[in-house]
Amino acid sequence: MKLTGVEIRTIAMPLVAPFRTSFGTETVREALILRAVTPDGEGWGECVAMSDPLYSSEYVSAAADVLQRFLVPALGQVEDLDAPAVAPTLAPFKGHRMAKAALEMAVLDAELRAEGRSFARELGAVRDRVPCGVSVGIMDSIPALLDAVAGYLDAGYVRIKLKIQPGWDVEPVRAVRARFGEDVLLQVDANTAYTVADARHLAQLDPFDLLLIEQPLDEEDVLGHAELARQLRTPVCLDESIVSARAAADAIRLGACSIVNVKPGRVGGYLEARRIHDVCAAHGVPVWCGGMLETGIGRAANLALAALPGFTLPGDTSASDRYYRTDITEPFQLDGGTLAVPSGPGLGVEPVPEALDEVTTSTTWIPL
Ligand code: OSB
Ligand code: MG
Repeated sequence: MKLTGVEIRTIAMPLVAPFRTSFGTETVREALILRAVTPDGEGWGECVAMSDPLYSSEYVSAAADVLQRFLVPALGQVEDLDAPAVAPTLAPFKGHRMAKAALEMAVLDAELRAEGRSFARELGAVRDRVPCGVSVGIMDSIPALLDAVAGYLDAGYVRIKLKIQPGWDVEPVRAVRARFGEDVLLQVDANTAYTVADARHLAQLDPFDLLLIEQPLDEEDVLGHAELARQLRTPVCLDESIVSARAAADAIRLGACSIVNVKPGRVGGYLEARRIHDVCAAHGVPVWCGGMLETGIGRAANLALAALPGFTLPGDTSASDRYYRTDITEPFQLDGGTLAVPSGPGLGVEPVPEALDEVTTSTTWIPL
């Protein structure tokens, strides 16, 4: 297939509640929604870069810029385009994995819709529903945190992830365990807020039987994670550090993690995300599907990925209403702690035109 053009929309969606992490507080989710147009139909992609370069170096307006100036024009040169050709074609451009992932996703969606095949089938899903966890932001007080966790457990979420940072770590975990008991699947995510010198402090989390501690140290500090992993009983899981299947293989080999969070945007797309799944499965390393506060577009694809056999831990694939009052697709709704994996052609969902228009702040059409 050959691309006719790509539409890039910037959207701004108010979150139902502020989401605070060790790197900042989000109240509005800004993102890019891509529409790849081909003679055989169109496909949708979502770029998970955030407004500011705080989670990683990418950010929304830089992603829009690199897509417009370099990535989309490069794909426009390819006469016989399919999804596996996207990453090799874009490889000369360094970095910008989230922007590349969005474009590959839109091409893959176009291809699969045209062929009547789903993301789930294409990626190798083995389940039609996936159990869901929820990521709970840093709160102003322990009582506020306990209220939030109670609400999510009542809604049916099967696993709780607490965002932590220095000053908000051992006490919130202790309080959640004390209130909700030992049986709740519980984990924490530091988003790089510590250094290896904090090892003894973080070891105070050991008695609470956490599933894992996610990305305690700097993105580039793989050896630090290996050192820390030797000092903790809590398993170390990497998020920010795992930017490719090679990075996953290296981290596992170095003993830097025993669990991996897979986010397709962070690694350059769903095809690389599947390779990470495969590398981890070959090493017996459990993986789970992370989230980036996606709209229904990104969520649909994440659910397909989370249905692969190696995804043995609940992911951050929460229901639409955990994030947004109104999603841009039909909302994903929790049922018995699980979400359904879409089975229709491509993503199996589409933006509702009025809902998408409502949140669009700018639109650029790149003809090819
Ligand atoms: O580190 O997993 C993270 C959200 C934005 C950026 C980074 C992270 C997160 C989350 C929430 O933890 C995941 C979600 O519910 O989509
Ligand atoms: Mg994380």
